[in-house]
Amino acid sequence: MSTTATRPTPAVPAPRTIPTLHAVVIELVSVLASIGVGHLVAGFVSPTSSPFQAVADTIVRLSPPGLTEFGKSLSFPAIGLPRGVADKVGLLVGIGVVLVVFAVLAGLAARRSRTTGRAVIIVLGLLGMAAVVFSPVFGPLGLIAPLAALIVGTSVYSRLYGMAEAIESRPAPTAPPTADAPAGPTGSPSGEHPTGVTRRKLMVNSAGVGVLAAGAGVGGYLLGAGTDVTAARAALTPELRPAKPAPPIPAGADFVANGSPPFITPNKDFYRIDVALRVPTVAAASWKLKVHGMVNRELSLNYADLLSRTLIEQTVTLTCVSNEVNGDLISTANFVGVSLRDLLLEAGVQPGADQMFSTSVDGWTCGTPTDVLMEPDRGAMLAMAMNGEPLPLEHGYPVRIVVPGLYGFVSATKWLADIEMTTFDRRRAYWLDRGWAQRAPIKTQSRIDRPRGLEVVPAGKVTAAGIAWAQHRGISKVEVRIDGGPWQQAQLAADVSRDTWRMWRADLDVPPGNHFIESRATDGTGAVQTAVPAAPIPDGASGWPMINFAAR
Ligand SMILES: Nc1nc2c(c(=O)[nH]1)N[C@H]1C(S)=C(S)[C@@H](COP(=O)(O)O)O[C@H]1N2
Ligand SMILES: [Mo]
Repeated sequence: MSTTATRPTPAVPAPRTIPTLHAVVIELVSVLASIGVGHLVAGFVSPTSSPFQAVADTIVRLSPPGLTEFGKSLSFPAIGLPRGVADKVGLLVGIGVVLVVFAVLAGLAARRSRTTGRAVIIVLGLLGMAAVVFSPVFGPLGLIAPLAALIVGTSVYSRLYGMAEAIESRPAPTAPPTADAPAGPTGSPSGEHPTGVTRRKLMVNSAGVGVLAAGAGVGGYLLGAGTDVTAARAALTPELRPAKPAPPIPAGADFVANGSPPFITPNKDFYRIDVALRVPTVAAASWKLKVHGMVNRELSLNYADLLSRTLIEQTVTLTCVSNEVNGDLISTANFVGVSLRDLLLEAGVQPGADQMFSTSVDGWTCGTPTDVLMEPDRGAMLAMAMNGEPLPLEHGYPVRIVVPGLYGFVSATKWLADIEMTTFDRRRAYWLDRGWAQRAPIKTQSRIDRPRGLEVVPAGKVTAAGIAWAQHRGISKVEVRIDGGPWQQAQLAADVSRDTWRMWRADLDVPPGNHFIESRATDGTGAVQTAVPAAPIPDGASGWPMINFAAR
């Protein structure tokens, strides 16, 4: 009888595995370290080269129109997330959740195989790098942050995984624990392996890396958030006093008491729409603008050059093409800046250059028809101040474009970096590429602010109120009707400018019951707001607003 027959053969060792908890924690912490370091390094080098940021930006760029419109419609004022911010926060949180789920799955797969876990980190790192490289604002220095992220992610992973393996390679306990010699939970008296690695040590190290990674991420965020421009920005206020101030807003330009918005929108309430997940921060002192392309003389301008020109002030109502009927993507401000037409005249626009193609520092692009910009009375401007202060960061500091009468997506480039005179055939701007129109004058529209939808009001005299707009044509009349009855002319508030909205109100006789009211505006050319409903895409929503309410 042979004794060797019963002995387990040592030729095929049992596969070495590490516990689920260890594998998942290691994967999560490594991914976090990679992202945190990428973000921190980018904060020093160039905030747009953060792999996390670049992936998020890429998702925004590749999103189908339906999704971006849904995003713009989101707002959660209760938790401080207005429209234009809620979508961005939602996206970043969503990416975070997807990453965590992904890392947990990868961690589960990595219990048996170190390679799988590492491969996932490398793949994520390469995705981040690709997002940076294919971003519209990529420069060679942009490679530093994603490389750092990749290196740190994989080395953290290797180190921690090595520790986890060392724990598992500990010899099995030889004797059952006794009362005299109590054993640690893993058998050996101190829970210590000859190499000195313990579970505790692994967990402490992982937690430490996690905390450092989170700190790095926050550090990168703060570096990128441009805390340094705020002081310099405030110091510019006195420099931005206009030589030609806008006429003061007359008393009686709004019907706030009846529920209209105030005539001038405070900066903090001004609607915000853009594709910038991180608000670009460019110091005015280092701001530069090139005007080039189909021009006779290229211009190169800095902020001081703009300040040395005549500063004009204009009251203008901006509107987003995504504004739904009765929507709130419309606001009014006093803008101070310089004439864009004068600049283009200096550059000498060549015949045939039918498009001004402008680019922001973060690579968003905008195509504006040259003929509109060159209209002597259009008032196209490079704006630097808004309601008595330098442009807020979210509204395009240090310099943006404002063109009265055109929707924002074809005119209002924030964080302006470059102007190229070209043709519509040659360059396609951001939203044109996504199915929106090439030319987009603002449509004649009205909005009902009171009564509110589904409001219950006392029966009898009810004062309806709202706004109407047809920038650069002006508003000459607003009519309202109740329950589809005859149109009744509303009272218009004091006229400020054809480039702004105009408030209206109307006293209605309302018997008890359920009702609906509608409104329609007539613009300065006599054109009446169309009843034909249209979705915002491609060139702006249309149709009469309608409000259902009840009187008791
Ligand atoms: N750089 C940049 N500028 C931009 C955009 C953008 O996404 N990026 N969005 C445009 C659109 S669609 C609108 S409606 C206006 C909104 O300007 P506001 O946020 O100051 O109201 O900015 C325009 N300028
Ligand atoms: Mo917009």
